[in-house]
This record gives sequence, C-alpha cells and structure tokens, in this order.
Amino acid sequence: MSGFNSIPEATYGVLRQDRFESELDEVAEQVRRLGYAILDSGYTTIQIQEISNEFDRVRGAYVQEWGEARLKGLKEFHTVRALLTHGGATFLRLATNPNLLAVLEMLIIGKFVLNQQNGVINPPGETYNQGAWHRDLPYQHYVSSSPLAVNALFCVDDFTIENGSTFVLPASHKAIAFPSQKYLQKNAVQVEAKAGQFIIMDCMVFHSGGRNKTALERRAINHAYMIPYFKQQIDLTKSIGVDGLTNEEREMLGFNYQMPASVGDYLISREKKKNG
Ligand SMILES: O=C(O)CCC(=O)C(=O)O
Repeated sequence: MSGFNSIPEATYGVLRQDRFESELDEVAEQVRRLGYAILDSGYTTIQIQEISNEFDRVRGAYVQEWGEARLKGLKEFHTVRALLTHGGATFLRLATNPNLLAVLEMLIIGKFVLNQQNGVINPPGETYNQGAWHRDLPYQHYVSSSPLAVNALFCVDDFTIENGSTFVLPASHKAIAFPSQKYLQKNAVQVEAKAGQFIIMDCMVFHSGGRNKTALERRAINHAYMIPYFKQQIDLTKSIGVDGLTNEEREMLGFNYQMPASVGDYLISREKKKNG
C-alpha cells in the first residue's frame, strides 16, 4: 500500500544546521544550496504593469536607435542593454528593489555593484541568444564557497512551461565542469514564476531559456550583481547622471569603484577615502 510519507525531521550526528527567520533567509539558503530560488518583489499589479509598459517603450526607442537589421545581425535583437540608462527611474527602482537588496546582502560577502541590467525577450517559436546553457559568468570554471556574483531575473510576464520559462541545473554552481548530456537531461528543472517575481541565481549556476511555444513574447529583465573586482558589462557610470542619486545608489552603480587612470589619480582616490 502506498501513502504519504512525511520527511523525517529528526537528525543524529548533526553539529551545524542552517536556520532561517524570514522568507528572505529561505531564498538565500536555497540559492546557496541549489543555486537558484524564487523571490517576490512585493510589487502591486499596477507597478508590474508600469514596468511592462516602460519595457516596451524603451525597447521601441532602443530598436529605433540601433536599427533592427544591425541588432539582428549581431544576435542582439532580443536583448535591450543597460535598461536603466535609457531615462526614467523605473529600472533604477527595480535594480534597488528592497527585497532583492536584502537577499543580495545575505548572499554576497561585502560590497557589490550592478554589473548589468538587460531586457531579455524570449520570442515565440524562435531561438534567441539566452536559449542555450551558460553561466552568467561565462567561460568561467571554478567553485567558490560563497557567491562572487548573483543574478536576478525579473519576470515581466508569467514564466510558464509553455512560454519557455528558464531551465536551471540545480547545484551546478558547486561543480567546475558542465555535466554530460545524460546527467543534464535527468537533472535539469524548468522553473515557473509569476510576473513580478525574481528568479535569483548564483551566477555560476548553469541555466538556459526554454523554447517559447506560445504566440506571445516572454519578457524578463536580468540583473547581475558582482563584487566590485569585476568590470561592468557597460560602464553604467558614463551613461547615468550622478546628480539626484543617493549614496547607496552611487555605490551600487559603481561610481565608487572606478579605475584610477594613473598613480596620481590612485593617490587622490586614497586621499578622498581618508578624508571622507
Ligand atoms: O530568458 C531566460 O529564461 C534566461 C535568461 C538568461 O539566461 C540570462 O539573461 O542570462
């Protein structure tokens, strides 16, 4: 006879155990262990709609600026680079979502900087540049005891099996190499999420967009936050006015971590730090 068999709670020989006090701790624990978790942004339906509208507005202007043929030729048509540099405060607010920052602070030891914020479009019935297995620190093969980089994929639309929600290979941030196809086929999972949620991933976990079998695009906004030793994908400090930013926003956008151009500049930066 088969029936429900609950997971035992008793242990023996366990000297250390993770504990969590909030849902955010739970998210962080799962990212540490499996490499991914779902996080609620806490946005209302109206706020999610605003992000969706702004996504479409910025994307339209972006394609007009850089040209459809050129973007297609570069396999860049399904990406909108550096969303927060295209005016308006919507995407800066998203990149500084309080729930997200709280989880990042639990995951990344010390300071972190927004390395990139890109709109990602999974088109119906077509391949796209994120529809292949990769790490968000691509070409890297190492294991780290705590994340050096974390990404947060904000779901502008619901992520469903049908529209090609993201596949993740659990715990692959803990292994150096990409696994065999057989292992991949047995162990990959497809993560469903609602519009307004983030899929948080250790940047070293292997993941891939799925095939979108619906008639509608599936839109997302990917953020990668990294310790300040990594250079940004696009220098955000050159495209955003510093005025009006809070100190925390400046730091998060990388204004405090710019590379000194000379020994003289380096010494000036040390003096600035010392004095203030
Ligand atoms: O579109 C997706 O589901 C995955 C996006 C992705 O892999 C990325 O932006 O790095």
